[in-house]
Amino acid sequence: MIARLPLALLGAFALLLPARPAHAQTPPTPVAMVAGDLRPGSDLTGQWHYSIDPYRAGMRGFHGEDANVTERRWAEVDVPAELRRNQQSLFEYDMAAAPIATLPGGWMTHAAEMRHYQGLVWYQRHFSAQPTAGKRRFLRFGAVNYRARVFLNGQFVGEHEGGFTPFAIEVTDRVRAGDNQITVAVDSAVDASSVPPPVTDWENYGGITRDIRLIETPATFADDAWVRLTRTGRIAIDAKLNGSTAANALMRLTIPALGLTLSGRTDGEGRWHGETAVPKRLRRWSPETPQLYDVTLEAGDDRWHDRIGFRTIERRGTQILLNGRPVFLRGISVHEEEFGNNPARAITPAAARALLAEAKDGLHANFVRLAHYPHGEVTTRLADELGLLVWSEVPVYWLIAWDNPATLKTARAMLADNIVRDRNRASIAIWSIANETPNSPARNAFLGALADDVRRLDDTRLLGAALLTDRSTRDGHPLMTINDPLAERLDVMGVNTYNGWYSPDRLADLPAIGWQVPTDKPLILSEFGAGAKAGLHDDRPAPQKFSEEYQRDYYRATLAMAAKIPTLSGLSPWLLKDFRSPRRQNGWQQGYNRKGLVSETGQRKLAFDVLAEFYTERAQRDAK
Ligand code: GCB
Repeated sequence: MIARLPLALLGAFALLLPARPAHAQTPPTPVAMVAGDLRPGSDLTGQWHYSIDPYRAGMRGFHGEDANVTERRWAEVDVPAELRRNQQSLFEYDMAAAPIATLPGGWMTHAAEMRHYQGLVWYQRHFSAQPTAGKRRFLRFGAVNYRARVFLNGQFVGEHEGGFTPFAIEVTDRVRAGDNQITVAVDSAVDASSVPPPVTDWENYGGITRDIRLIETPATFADDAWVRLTRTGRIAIDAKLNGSTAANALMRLTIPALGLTLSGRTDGEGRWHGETAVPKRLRRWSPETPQLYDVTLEAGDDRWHDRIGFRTIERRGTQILLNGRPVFLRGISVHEEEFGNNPARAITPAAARALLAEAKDGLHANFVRLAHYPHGEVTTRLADELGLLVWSEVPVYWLIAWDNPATLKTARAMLADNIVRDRNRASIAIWSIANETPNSPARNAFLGALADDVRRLDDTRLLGAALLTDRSTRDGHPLMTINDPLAERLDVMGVNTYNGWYSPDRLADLPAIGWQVPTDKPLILSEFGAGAKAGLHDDRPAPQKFSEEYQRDYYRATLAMAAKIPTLSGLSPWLLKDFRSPRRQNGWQQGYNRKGLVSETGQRKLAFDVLAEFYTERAQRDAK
């Protein structure tokens, strides 16, 4: 195609474009920007132009060469003006004339024809800035699914892989006073080497699904700060400065409501560790008293701020202890998908509150499994505020490319980013590293590396995974066993069980199912569930699957089975709300996994009350 353009015209374009292809430039080192969502900055969500690019022509030419000038959506070209200036010009795109969508949110609801689109979409908008001299600037994205390449004023500035963790890109010298053009290439395509891989049981929401902000910081700023109650009962901080004056810098941590001040100096690498005894007046965080404190860290010109709760969580034998006392996790699993007829993974604070309030107030839960990937900060902050313990996980799900070093690198980066982002959330109790992954040497090595990472990054929480079980027969009854070497590495074993749904067992037989599991650590039924279409009723003694009555009876029978597992420490049934899943296509499902206790629009099913009553009684018993 490039050969067909007159040379004179190419010369004119060359003046407009950087000498090297913009996306080949080396991006600056990424930063952590912990609690970046609370830093002052400008909101860049709202209206963006979008343009599909199924052949990725804006990235590469069709012989693999650099993208043709006619295709470079990221370039800073005023297409209509160019056309006016030279009627021989040719562009295969015009971002300014492209349709408009409101971000954040998955693109499937932008337009009917976007519903099943997977691939590359270009987003672009303009914003006005007034950069302050001496300060640094970062573009921070809460999440882009699955791969993002970011361009500012026609220059490539950075990229990120992974749909559920935040990233910040330094653009200090790239932001102009006045008008700026930001372009994001979002590619939702996943393959066998991705985390998660293409085959899952949820919707792959391509798009910019969380906040987009331009953040200004001092030249040296607190990039990471982890403030917590240690296992030995002290308040500790680990902080890291980023910038030219990071070494040997004075830092001061204050928690005014506790009268606490702690000062120290960073080492040569800008790191500081400080700790002190717990002030007597500290009120520990728990689901019953979700006390949070304003915490400030001062370092030079920077003021880092967060709201943090303090508590301990540990395992003693088969028990989970919260602040030294046994706790039974009355949970529910939740996908990151808002209530409504046409969800788009647009989790506003109100949308998150609607979901978590249904768990906390509706079900009397004290625990949520945030499946199957890191949920947004909006949700984990709200869990802190409402008092819900959290199982947080990375999408190491089903069939991962265990032998692929690049996949391991991706999973490790995701896990580390998730932990570093959320280490300050008191609600997070369990870091889970895998869901239903078959035992093999390659898988064990892969998950062993993730387990080591969790231990290295956070010694104040529990390590978990949802394991597969084997089924045999003993004394004429089914026997479920865990034969997975990963169990030895964990603090908490999760198992997902669907007897009576995916197995032909009669519901009446479920309570007699035996469980033979390691007896030295807690077990959580991290999933169990049955599909039901809200409003479908069947009053016969043996109701049909997908009726509300079947789901209700399934819950009763499974809870009776669970009551016989001595090491059981918690439940997170599958799940709160019906959610989009393209693999579910029968007449009751129509693109939704119907195992919700409430429908996608919030209609409660009969099983909701079964679990709510069970949890209410359990909470009353545990309070005594
Ligand atoms: C599972 C998976 C979950 C599915 C669920 C189901 O075991 O972990 O992602 O959605 O079963 O509904 O089959």
